[in-house]
Amino acid sequence: MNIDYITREVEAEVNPKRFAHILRVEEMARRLAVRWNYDEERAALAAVLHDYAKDVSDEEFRRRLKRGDYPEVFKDYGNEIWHGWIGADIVAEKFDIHDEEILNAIRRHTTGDTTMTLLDKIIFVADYIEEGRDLPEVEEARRLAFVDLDAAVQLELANTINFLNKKGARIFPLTQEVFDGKR
Ligand code: DGI
Ligand code: FE
Ligand code: FE
Repeated sequence: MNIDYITREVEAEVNPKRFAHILRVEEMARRLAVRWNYDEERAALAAVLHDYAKDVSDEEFRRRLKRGDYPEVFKDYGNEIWHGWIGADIVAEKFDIHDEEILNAIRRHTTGDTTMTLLDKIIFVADYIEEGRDLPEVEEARRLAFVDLDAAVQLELANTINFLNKKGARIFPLTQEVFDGKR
């Protein structure tokens, strides 16, 4: 199964705007992989797959939650948390991909995690700084990503928590834990 085939399957699964975002994340993930000496093709694969489950129905996610393979706390959140953590398992089934490094990067791409591999960081940051995101605070993360990748992860976490607080959205416990651990 090659990346071109997978990209076409992703295109068929997500809405056109989402697909355009995914291609921009792929482009950024490739650039970060080159900069930080990670396998460019593996970074591209994880990027192409990271939001595969974004348009999966809440009903389908709830079905999977009911089977009990996930922590109880997942039930209190929605698509924003599910599309990565449960999405990775959907990707595994759909594409028969069982490479945990790729799957973990998908799982962790929204929340981060208390330990993150180089690939996790590349996908986490690429998702945030891809060229289509024009938030003013992204500029600094974009610069940092090529100078100090860990600092870019930290800035992204701080900005995300700030954004969620302003919105009054509940912060996922893991996201808070990751942020507190890195302060
Ligand atoms: O899927 P994307 O839109 O490309 O980006 P993403 O997966 O990084 O984030 C998806 C959404 O999840 C975004 O609107 C912010 C939100 N989010 C991130 N962390 C948390 C969160 N939402 C809640 N409720 N709690 C979190 O901790
Ligand atoms: Fe996402
Ligand atoms: Fe994304």
